[in-house]
Amino acid sequence: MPGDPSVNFNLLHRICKLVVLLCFLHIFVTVVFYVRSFDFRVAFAQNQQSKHNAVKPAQVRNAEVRNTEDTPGVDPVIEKPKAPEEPKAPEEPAKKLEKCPETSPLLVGPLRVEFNIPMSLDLIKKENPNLQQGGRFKPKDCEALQKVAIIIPFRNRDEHLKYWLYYLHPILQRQQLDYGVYVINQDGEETFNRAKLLNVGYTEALKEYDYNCFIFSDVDLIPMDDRNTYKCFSQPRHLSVSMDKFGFRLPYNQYFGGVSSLSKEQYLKINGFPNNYWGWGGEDDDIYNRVTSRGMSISRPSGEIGKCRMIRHNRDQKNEPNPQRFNRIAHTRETMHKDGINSLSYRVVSVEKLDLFTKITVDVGKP
Ligand code: UDH
Ligand code: NGS
Repeated sequence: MPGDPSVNFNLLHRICKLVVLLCFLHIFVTVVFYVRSFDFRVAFAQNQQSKHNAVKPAQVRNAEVRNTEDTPGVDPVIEKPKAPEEPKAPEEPAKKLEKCPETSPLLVGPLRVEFNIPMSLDLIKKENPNLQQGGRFKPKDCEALQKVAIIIPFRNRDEHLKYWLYYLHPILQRQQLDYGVYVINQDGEETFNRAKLLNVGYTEALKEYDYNCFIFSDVDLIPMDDRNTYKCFSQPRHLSVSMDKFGFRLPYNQYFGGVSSLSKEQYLKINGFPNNYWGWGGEDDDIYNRVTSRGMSISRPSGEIGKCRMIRHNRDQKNEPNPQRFNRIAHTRETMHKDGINSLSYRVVSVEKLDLFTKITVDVGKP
């Protein structure tokens, strides 16, 4: 009955009971959620700890250190605090490295090059701790754009080779190349054959790794600017365009000697290099003829970037000027299809995997 105090009291009593029940329900739900989130935090913390304790491969550890250090041109990676996520039991596989940039951020530009400082293989070894046996290297924190084999024709030039290794290894590493150095040593005392040794270097390097670019370099030539990248381009490249001994200019427009680069495809297109230039001169002109007769052109860096220094020396024994060279370069077009990588024959005497380079001694025969 309206206005009856016992009815009002009953209603109030029921409302109070409902409120108390709702309070209990609320407390219960809160406690359940709290306990569950506590369990989850413990599990997450344990998972993080075990991840940190796991031994990571050196490459990954170094990449992490490098990313957070002051590498020029590379922004430090700022880690955001991670929101708790479902714990993942198995360790994730190492992430694939990103490709290196087209221009390395590690380059410094012009370099001082001199040949009067005392040099030793031990010093060069100490200064290049990241080299692998046989003079191999690849960048740790990115995937190199090219796999480059550097081929050096060689005989009795140990002093020059030390300077080459001393200057070139740091440059090539700054250029972020995946590279290997192959010194192709002509065995015996017969007349020297530079181009045939280069063909041997191409063949032997490919037995070891899937190189797609080849640099052919004299042992006595040192670049004076690390922006002169030892890699391959859309056309065969001449790298030693501005040598000190020629007053820092090309001696003639068709000059292709000293240091050059050809991709595997470009090299095969010209059937490699001639095998029958014994003694000094003309083989580089023959290679130039091969390149242009196959419809390719020569690419070059600017005179400034292409500056290089040659170690002065006397003419080598058994490398006298080849009297047949003029006749041979006059007939490159007719001979190149049968004289080259398709007719190469030689005998490997030894392969030495040294700390700073791979030395392959070969018997290339005689004229
Ligand atoms: N090479 C050797 N040993 C030799 C001959 C040549 O290692 O006995 C290699 C070496 O890598 C050298 C390259 O082949 O850099 C080319 O040698 P080259 O003699 O054709 O060319 P280079 O310009 O000398 O070194 C040319 C003769 C210089 C005479 C100088 C007189 N002042
Ligand atoms: C040319 C040679 C090239 C040689 C160049 C530079 O005359 O093989 O000189 O030589 N060509 C012929 O002889 C046909 S250098 O001054 O570096 O010894 O590379």
